[in-house]
Amino acid sequence: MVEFNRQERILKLKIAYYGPAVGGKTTNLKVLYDRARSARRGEFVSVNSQQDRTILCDLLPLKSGGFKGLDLRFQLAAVPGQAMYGPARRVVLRGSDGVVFVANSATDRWHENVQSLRELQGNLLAEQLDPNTIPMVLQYNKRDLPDVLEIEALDRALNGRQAPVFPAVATRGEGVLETFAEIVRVTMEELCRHHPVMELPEGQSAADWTEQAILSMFGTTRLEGLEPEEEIVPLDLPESALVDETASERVMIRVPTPEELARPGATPAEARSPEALAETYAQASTELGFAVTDMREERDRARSRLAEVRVALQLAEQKEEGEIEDRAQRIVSILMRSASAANASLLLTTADPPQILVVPPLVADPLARTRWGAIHLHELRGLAETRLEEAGAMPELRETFAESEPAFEAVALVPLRSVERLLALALLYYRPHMVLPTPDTLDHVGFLARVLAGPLEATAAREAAASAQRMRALSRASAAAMASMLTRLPAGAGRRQTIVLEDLLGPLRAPGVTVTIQSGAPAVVGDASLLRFAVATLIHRCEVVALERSVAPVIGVYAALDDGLVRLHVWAGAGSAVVGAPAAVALTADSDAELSAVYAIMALHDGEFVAPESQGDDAHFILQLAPAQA
Ligand SMILES: Nc1nc2c(ncn2[C@@H]2O[C@H](COP(=O)(O)OP(=O)(O)OP(=O)(O)O)[C@@H](O)[C@H]2O)c(=O)[nH]1
Ligand SMILES: [Mg+2]
Repeated sequence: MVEFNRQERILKLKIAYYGPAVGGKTTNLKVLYDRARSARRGEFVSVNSQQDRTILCDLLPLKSGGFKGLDLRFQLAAVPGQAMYGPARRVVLRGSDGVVFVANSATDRWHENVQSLRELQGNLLAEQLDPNTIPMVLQYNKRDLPDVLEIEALDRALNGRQAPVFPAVATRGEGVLETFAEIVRVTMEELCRHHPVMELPEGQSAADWTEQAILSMFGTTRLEGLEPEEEIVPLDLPESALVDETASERVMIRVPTPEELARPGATPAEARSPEALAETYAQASTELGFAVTDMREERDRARSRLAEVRVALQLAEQKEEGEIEDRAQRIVSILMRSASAANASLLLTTADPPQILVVPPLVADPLARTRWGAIHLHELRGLAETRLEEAGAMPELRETFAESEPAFEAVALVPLRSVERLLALALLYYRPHMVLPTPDTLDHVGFLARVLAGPLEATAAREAAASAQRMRALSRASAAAMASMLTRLPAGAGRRQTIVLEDLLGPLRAPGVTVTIQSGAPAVVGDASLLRFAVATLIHRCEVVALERSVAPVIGVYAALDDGLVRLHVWAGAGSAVVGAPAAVALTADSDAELSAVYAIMALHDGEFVAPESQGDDAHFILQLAPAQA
C-alpha cells in the first residue's frame, strides 16, 4: 500500500519476501543489507529463533533516493516460512506493493513450494490484493545444491502468471540484487500506471530510473564476488549537544486489538483465539521495527544539522582573509550540502554590477543565462525567506530548465541578508528525480544562511572599503590633472551661456542620485559642461565616502535661490534621498587636493565652493553661483 507523507515528501513502498521455510528469504535480505551503502539502508530487524529461523519477520528499510522529487523508501519484509507461523505471514504481507516469491530449488522441497505459493495467493486475496496482478518476481534459490529441479519444471509448477524469474544462490549473493531490481522495476511501473501524479514524463522509463536507483543504493547491479563496501561517517559531537529537552514528540504505534481485527461475523471467541493474538503481535512487531528506523533517521538528521551549524559558526568566527569570491564559494558549498542539492551558484549583489559565482562542475548559471531567468533573479532580490521553485508549477522555469545542461527540476532560493540589504542569493539546483527539500529542511538552510550572512557582510565591507580607496586614488590623480589645466586657463576663457538649472543638473539623475530644483530657481551663467563636471565630481566624492562606511550610497542634489545666490547642495547620507533641502550644517572651506578641480571651475565662474571641514561628518558640499540677469 503506497504510503505518502506530503509534509516530509516521503513515499514508502512495501515489498514482501514470501516462500517456504528455509528457502532463503532471510538470506536475501541479509545480503541486501550487507551490500547496501550505509547511507541508503536502515536498521535490519530480524526476529529469529535460536536456530536462526524467522519466527516473526525480517524488516529492512532501503532508501532508493529520489523519484519525482520525493524521497522514495522501500520497506522489505520477509515472512516466517514455517507452517505454524501462518498468521504472521498474512500480517507481514498486508499492504504490500510487490511480492518476491523465494522458492527452494531442492528436488525434495517441491511440495512445500507449491503449498506456499497457494497460501500466498489465498493470503493476498484475504488482504484485498489481486494475486494475478500484484507486481511479483520469482526467485529459484539454492541452485548450488546437488539435487535441484529444472527451471522449466519449477516454472510449470509455480509460474502460471509468467512473472519474471531469477535463479539464485542467495548465500553467495548470486541473483539477489537482480531479483530485487526486478521487483523494484515492476512495482514502479505499476505505481506510475495507477497514480497519475506519479506518471513519468515522456522519454523516461521506470526501467531507467530503477537502474539508477539500484546503482545509487548498491554501487553496482550485480553482487557476486564483490566485497561489501563500508562507509563510515564520523560524527564526533558530544552527546550532551544532542539532547533536546523540548523534543517530546512520541512515535505512536496503533495496533488493532484481536476484536478489531476479527473478520465480520466472527464470534468473540474466534477473535480472541491464539491465531488472532499472534496476528496482533506480529503487526505490532512489524510496525515497531520500521518506527525504530524512522526514529534513528530523525536522530541522525538532527546530528548532521548540528554539525552543519557548527561548520557555519566556525566560518563566521574565522578571521576573514582572502577574496570575497573564496568566502562565497565556501558559504554556498555549505548551503548546497545541507539542502542536498546537485549544483549551486551564488548571485553576489554586493558587487556592482551583481556577479554570479558558479560552483564547478556547473559552467553557467541556468537562470542567469536566459532573459526570463535574469529578470526573475532581479525580482527575487526582495526575497526574505528561503523558497523552493519547481519546474512542474512554473511554466517559465520549466522552459528555462529545458534549455539548461544538465537538466534541472527545481531550485531553492536562499537569501543571505544583512540587516540593511541583500548580500547574495544562493541558488541551489535539483536534477529530475532528486529528493526535494522539505519545508523543515528549507527552514534549516534559511537559518544557516543567516549565520553565514555575517562573514559575507564582513568580507564585502572590507572589499568595498578597499575599492573606495582605489577609486579615491584614481579620482585624485585625474582631478589634480584637470585642476592644473583649468588653473592655467586665462580668466574669462570659459564659455558664458545662460544655463537653466534643469538642463545643468537633469542629466545627473541616476539610481541613487536624487536631483531636486526649487521651483522658480533662476538660471546661471557659465560653461554647462564644466559646471556639470564639478557637480559630478562632488557626487562621486559622496559615493566614495558612503562606500568607505559600507553603506549603499544615497546622494542628494538640491538647487535653490538662497540669499540672492544660486546654491547647489550635494550631499550623502541620511535624508539625502528625501526630496527637499538638507538640514543646515556648519561648513568651512576644505583644502582637499582632490577637490581642487572643483575650486578651479568655481573660480572660472566667479563662484564659491564650500566643503565640510572633516570627512567624519556627512559629506555635504555647496556650490554658489550668481543668478543670470533677468
Ligand atoms: N546452499 C545454499 N544454502 C542457502 C542458500 N540460501 C540460503 N541458504 C541457507 O539456507 C538456510 C535457510 O536460509 P534462510 O534465509 O534463513 O531461509 P528463510 O527462507 O528465511 O527461512 P524461514 O525464516 O524459516 O522462513 C540458511 O542456512 C542459509 O544459509 C543457497 O542459495 N544455497
Ligand atoms: Mg527467515
